[in-house]
Amino acid sequence: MTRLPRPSFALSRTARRRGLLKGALAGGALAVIRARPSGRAEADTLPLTPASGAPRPAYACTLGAQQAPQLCEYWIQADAFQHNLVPNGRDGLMGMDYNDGQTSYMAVGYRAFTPNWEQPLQGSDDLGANSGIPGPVLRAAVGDTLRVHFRNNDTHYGFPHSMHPHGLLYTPENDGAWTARDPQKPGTAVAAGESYTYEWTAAASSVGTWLYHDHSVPKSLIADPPMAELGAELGLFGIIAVTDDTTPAVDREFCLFMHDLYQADIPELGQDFDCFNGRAFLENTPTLQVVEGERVRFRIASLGNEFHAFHLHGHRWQYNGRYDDTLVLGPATTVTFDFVEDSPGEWLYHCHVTEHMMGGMAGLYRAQPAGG
Ligand SMILES: [Cu+2]
Repeated sequence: MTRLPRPSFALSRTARRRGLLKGALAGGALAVIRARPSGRAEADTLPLTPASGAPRPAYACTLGAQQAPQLCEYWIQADAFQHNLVPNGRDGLMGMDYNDGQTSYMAVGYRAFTPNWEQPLQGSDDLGANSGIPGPVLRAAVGDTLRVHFRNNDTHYGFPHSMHPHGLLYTPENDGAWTARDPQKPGTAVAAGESYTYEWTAAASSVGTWLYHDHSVPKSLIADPPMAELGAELGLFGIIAVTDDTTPAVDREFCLFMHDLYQADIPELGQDFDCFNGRAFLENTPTLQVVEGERVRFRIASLGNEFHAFHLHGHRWQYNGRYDDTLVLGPATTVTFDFVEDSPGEWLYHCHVTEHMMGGMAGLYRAQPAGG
């Protein structure tokens, strides 16, 4: 990433990557998202049980499209919090150690709440961990409308933030993208302490995996000039999953978000990092667990300045009419692919851009033998 004048991208990136750091240890791994079979979640499993005909909370708008279109209501807040990219303090791939001071910074992330942002929702198969990075998975079936009540609770930086969706159908007032030529456009610069409600519809052409992210006023943590979408680099992004009644059911669904953090943008960090779901290095990034014979789906999104090459060892899947084991993602692109687990063992998944793999974009995939 860059301050003006803009240097050669590859050069700036490489220059910043050098000088890798060493430190101590900590612990922790992220939970795995497990998909339900196709079909909407039961209302009695929800922390919120709306009256019949009333808007339903996020959990009601889940895989499959067996019911009539719904209004799916979300209460989402941008929260600032201390975040450690490497809680176990270890790069298990390269064999290097880190201390918390090198890998921690003040993040901003989206979290889903009960109505009126009263309390954060617990993580779930549908939402994901709901711990802030990435934000909750927003799910819809074709025809559903997502009504997203967004509140900016960025008490640390005090920046304006927004929510900008990809892949859905919406009006300009629901776009969430700030520009200097129209700074008063609604919903594009939601000030700290304020809120805005967006409405987005899942069209037939919305089926698949998309992302949402902060698209508000350019800012800098260091000096002018500001950079676009610093909020997203700090952690304000998430995945949108849209299904229709032809979307196959799966046993496991893994939602992974690839993003990069640059010391030049976030000076609290000891170096640049490359993350899956806001964590770097093996057993900090999600450890994915499946059983042989299970139907597995990956939904992967990317955002930032880098092109990534997602690779899963030991596996192949159909994608765009051929088999692949590595897929390229550019900024704000996504891939969705399914396969039946046929290769028991412990495997790596990682970005195959060498520098990104070294910067933390790697994780473990464990496939247990059937009956084992
Ligand atoms: Cu990469």
